[in-house]
Amino acid sequence: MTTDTTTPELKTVTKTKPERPKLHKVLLLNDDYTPREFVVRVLKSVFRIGGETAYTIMMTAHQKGSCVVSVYPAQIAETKANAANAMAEDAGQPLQFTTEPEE
Ligand code: TYC
Repeated sequence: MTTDTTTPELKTVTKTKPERPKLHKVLLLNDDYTPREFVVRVLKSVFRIGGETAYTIMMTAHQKGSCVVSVYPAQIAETKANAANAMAEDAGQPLQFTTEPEE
């Protein structure tokens, strides 16, 4: 019987995990003109937020200058912000939503 003295072959297995989708925040910006009720209506219809939460988000933006509405995969955040901005523009309101990458 012979003893195998060769080193067993070492294989490097590189597993690439799928990247997590990048998340973006949608921000609501305050302005001096858009009626509060209109802001709440946009939040409820575009972001599917309940009335009380929508009111709280609106008041936070009103008092602090801006408020994070929600966080979504980048593409969805973009689509939601565009839909909300379009609703404001159609109504002749200066209301604005922006997106930014989450830290
Ligand atoms: N500041 C507006 C007003 O006093 C209301 C408002 C709130 C507008 C939040 C935009 O993101 C906003 N009529």
